[in-house]
Amino acid sequence: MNSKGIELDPELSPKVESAWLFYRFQALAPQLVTLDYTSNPGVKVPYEVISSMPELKDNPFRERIAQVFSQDGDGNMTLDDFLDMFSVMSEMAPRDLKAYYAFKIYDFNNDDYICPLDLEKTMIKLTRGELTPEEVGLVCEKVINEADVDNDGKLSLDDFQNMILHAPDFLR
Ligand SMILES: [Ca+2]
Ligand SMILES: [Ca+2]
Repeated sequence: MNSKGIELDPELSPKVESAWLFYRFQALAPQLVTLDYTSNPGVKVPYEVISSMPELKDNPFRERIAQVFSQDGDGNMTLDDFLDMFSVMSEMAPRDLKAYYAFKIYDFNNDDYICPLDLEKTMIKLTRGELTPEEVGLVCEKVINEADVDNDGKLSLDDFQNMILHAPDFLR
C-alpha cells in the first residue's frame, strides 16, 4: 500500500465524505455514471479511469489495489467498491483493517499466502526498482526468516499481522 495512503480530510463528516466520494466517482466517468445513480447502481467505472485518479496514478500498487477492491477482480469499480477502497485507505481506517487489505494486495496470486515470489514482487514495487535483484532477494529472505512463525516458508495472514504488530512503522 502507498506509504501515505489516501488522505481524506478528517474534519469531514461521514455523510459529507460519501457525498464527496460520489461526486468524485461520477466525475470520473460522467457518461457512465448518471447523477440519477439509483436508476443504475451496478454501473462500473473502468480500471483505466480508476487508475488515473491522482490518489492512485503514482502508486506502484494501483493495479492490485483496484483488483482487490473490485467485486469483479479486474479493477472495474462500482460505487460500493469505490467507497470501500477509500474507507480502507483513509488515514482513519483501523490498522488491522489496513493490514488485512495490505495482505490481500501483496498476495499477487490470491492464494491467501504471501510466498517468496509475492514478496519479491512487493519489494520491487515498494522500492520502486531501486534495489538490485540480489538485494531484493536478501530483503525477502530476511522478512520471511523473521515473520514466518510457523516455518512453512510463506506468510499467512497471521504471520503478516504479527509482523506488522512488531514493526509499527511498516505501513506508514
Ligand atoms: Ca500468494
Ligand atoms: Ca508461515
